Amino acid sequence: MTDARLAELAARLPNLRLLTDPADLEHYGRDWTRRWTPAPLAIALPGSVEEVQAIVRWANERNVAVVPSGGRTGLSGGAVAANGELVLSLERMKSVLGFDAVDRTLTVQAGMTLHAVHEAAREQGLLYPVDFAARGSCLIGGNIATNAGGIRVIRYGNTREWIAGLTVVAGNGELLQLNRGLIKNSSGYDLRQLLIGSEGTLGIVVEATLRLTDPAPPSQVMLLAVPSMAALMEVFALFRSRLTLQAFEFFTGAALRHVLVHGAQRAIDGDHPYYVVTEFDAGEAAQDAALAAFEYGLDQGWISDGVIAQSEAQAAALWRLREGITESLAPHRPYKNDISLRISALPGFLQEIQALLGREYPHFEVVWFGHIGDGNLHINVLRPDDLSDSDFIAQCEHVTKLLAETLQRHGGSISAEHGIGLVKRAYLGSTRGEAEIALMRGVKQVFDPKGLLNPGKLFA
Ligand code: 2HG
Ligand code: ZN
Repeated sequence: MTDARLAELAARLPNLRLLTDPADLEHYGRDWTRRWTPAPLAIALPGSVEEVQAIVRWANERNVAVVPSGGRTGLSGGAVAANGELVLSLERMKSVLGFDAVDRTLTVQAGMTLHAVHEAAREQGLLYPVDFAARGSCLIGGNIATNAGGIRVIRYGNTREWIAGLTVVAGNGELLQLNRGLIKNSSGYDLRQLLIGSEGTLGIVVEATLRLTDPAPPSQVMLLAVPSMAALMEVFALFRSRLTLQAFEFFTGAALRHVLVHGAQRAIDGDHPYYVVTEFDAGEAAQDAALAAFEYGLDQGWISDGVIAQSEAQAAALWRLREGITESLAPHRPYKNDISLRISALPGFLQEIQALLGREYPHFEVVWFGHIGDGNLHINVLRPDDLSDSDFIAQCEHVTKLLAETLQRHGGSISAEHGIGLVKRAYLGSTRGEAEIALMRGVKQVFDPKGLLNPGKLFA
C-alpha cells in the first residue's frame, strides 16, 4: 500500500477489503464500453453501510473521487474509473435483509444480482418484474442508479416503479432513509425518485426495499416477420388491442444474421426486414385472439410470416433471437446508441435517420433492435476492420450528433435506459433544456458539495 491516503483508509477500517493489484484495477475500472483505459487508485469492497459511510467521509477529507460500482454491465461509461478514483464496489453486500408478506416487499443490499433478486422473490411465491439479458451479472444497486428498463417495461414499467424505499449514503457521508417502504407519502420532494437514475452522482445506494407482485400469468411467445416499419406500428396497435402484452420487441434482418452466426436457430424461413418477438398472457381465449390477430395482420399485409412457440424450449429459442443480439455483436466492438421516442414518432424518425446515415455513412453496418413497444431503439454501429479506433469513435460521435439533432426535432431522448455516463454527456443538451441542466447541476452540488461522487459522469 504505497499511497499514504490508502494506508490511512486501511488503518481506519481494518476489516475493509482493498485491492490494488493491476489485474483488479483493470477489472473494476471499466464497464462493458471498453473504451477508456482503467486507472483507478484502488478498489474498496465494503461489507457494511458503516464502512461505505466511512469511505465517503475519508474521500471528503482527502479529496478522493469515488466511483460507485455494481456489475459494470453498463454501456455508457457510468462505472468507468480512468482518473485515479477509488472504486467502491458493492458486490460483497449481497444479502436479503427482509421480506414482508403483508407489504409484499423485499429489502436487499445493493450488491445482489438482478437474478438473485428474481430468485429471492420467487422463493416467496412472488415476482420482481424488471428483467433484461444482463440479469446474471448486473447488481440491483446499479439497476436503481440507472433506472434500468429492459424487456418487460411495456407491462411493468422501469425500475423506478418498483422501489418502495432506499437507503443511500450521500456525497458527504450522511445516511438517508428515503420513503421507508410507504405507498403513499405526500410529504414534500421525493428524493428517492431523484436518486433513481442519478448514475451514482448524488449518492450511493446501499439498500433497497423492492415492491413485489403476483407471478406473471402463463404466457405465449410469438415471432413475427414484418415487411416495413409502418406495418410494424400497425401490428403493435393490433396486438396491443387484442392481447395483454408482456413484451413487444423488435430486431432487423441484419441483427438476425448476427445471432444466427452466433449459433441461434432460424425460426422463420427467408429474409425479412423486421422481426417482432412478443409475449402475451396465455389461455384459450388468448390463443384464439392471437391467431385471429395474426390472420388479420397477414390479410392486411402487415405480417409476412410468423410462428408461435409450442413449448418452453421453443419460447426460449425465440427469445434467444432477441436477447442474443448484444453478445453476437460484441466481436465487432460496436458503438452503441440507445434512444427513446414517442412510439407514434418512430416511423418518421426512422425514415429520416436511416436516409441520413445511408447518405453520410454508407460504409457503416448499423444494426437496429430494441424495445419497440416502449419507443426504445438500440442502434449499434459495427466497427469496420479497415478503420482505426480513433477514426471509428470520431465518426460514431458524429453519428450520435446527427441522432441527437434528429431526436431533438422529434421530441426524443438520447438515452432511454442506458444512462448518460461519459458516452452521452456531450449530447445531454439535446434532451434537456439549459435551465433544466442548470437545476440538475444545482442538485448535484447539494448532495455532493465537493463533487467527489462519480465525477464527469452525466455532465463534465
Ligand atoms: C438490450 O436491450 C440491452 O438488449 C443492450 O439494452 C442493448 O447492446 C445494446 O445496444
Ligand atoms: Zn435494452
